[in-house]
Amino acid sequence: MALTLATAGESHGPEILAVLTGLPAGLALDRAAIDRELARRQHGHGRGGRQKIERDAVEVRAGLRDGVTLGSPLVLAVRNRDWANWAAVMDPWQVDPAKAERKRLTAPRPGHADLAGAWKYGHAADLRNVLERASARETAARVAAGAVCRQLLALVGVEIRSGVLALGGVTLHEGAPTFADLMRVQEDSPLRSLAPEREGELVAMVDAAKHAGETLGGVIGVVARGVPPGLGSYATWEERLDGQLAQAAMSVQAVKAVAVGAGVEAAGWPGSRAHDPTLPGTNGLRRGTNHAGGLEGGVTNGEEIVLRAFMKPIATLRDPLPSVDLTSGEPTVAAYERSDVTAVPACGVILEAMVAFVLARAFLTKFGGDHIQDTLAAVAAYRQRLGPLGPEGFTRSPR
Ligand code: EPS
Repeated sequence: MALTLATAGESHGPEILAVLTGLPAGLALDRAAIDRELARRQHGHGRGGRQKIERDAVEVRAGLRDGVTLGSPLVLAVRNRDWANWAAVMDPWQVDPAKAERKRLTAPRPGHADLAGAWKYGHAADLRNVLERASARETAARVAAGAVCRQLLALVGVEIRSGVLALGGVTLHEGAPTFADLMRVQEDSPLRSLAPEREGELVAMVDAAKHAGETLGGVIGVVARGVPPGLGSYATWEERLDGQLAQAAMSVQAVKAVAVGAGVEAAGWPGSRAHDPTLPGTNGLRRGTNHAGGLEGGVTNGEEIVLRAFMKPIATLRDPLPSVDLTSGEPTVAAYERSDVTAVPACGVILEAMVAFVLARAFLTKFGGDHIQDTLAAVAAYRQRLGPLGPEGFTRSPR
């Protein structure tokens, strides 16, 4: 069965959960590596007060013994330390009416899921029922699951990186990045940008935005290298991997556009510039350029997978936009409790996790295997079948 990922949990409930089904047995997992990803997601100048409360760490509820997958559903949990402050408001059986009344939200934030969610699910009397799940807190579970997928993909040499290409309208890198470009990102820098030397200026910009009650969006580049050719398929529209990657990236809260490879720019180029010449390489074929971003016909071609995601500014504003109280119908301003000024650096970490999941799903769809050794044997057989006319990077053994 194909790899599946479900997440569950409310932002201020006890924990956020991820359920991964379809992982092969025999995959040894590194807990510290999962926790490192969770810490990367929490990092970044401009995060809100919540990240001072949380110390995200993975716990395993099912599917793992002695650090090795069993082939059964893997259930991961990330506890919400903030739940201690919300237990009475979030109680699944009996909410304390006095506390709930004080925490009730009825003025939807323009740009958030509040209003559409209220209409859709009948939550107008308390928008908390929408925002608890719409919140990007949910992405802690995606990052934990993505960290597992990365460990699977690392066995065949796949590496995934991200970095901030633009923040608050300031461009730090023109066009689509390469993996080598993303190596410039200093993981512990305040903004994980491709221009570490400009981060002082960016930090001041974030601080000024905070002072003004504003929030900032940006552009993130994500690149995967070492991806085997032939993942995804042109045979049916759902299997086209560029579509799946775009959907996964667009599912990340506040992402409003995605480009693959030269993407938007290529729409204005002549064909002779937009496409990537195929050339003989040493021990395999190589491409002169990678404007396709590693995907042709919705299938990986052995080149780097290159995505850019465009994130809008966070919708929760300290100086809120006009809204309407959904209980009285009176004009008011949108609700505000606390917010991040920007979560663009964190968004990159989440996008890496989503790319890892989509690639791992396509990888297991192609190579299968109930035990990881079966999977790796199928990869080796495929590598042999492609032989010296496969892509240069793949016909060599994994890094
Ligand atoms: C987030 C936790 C949230 C927000 C943010 C992301 O914490 P709280 O709602 O308790 O302040 O900081 O959520 C949003 C940006 C949003 O729009 O909901 C997290 O852990 O990533």
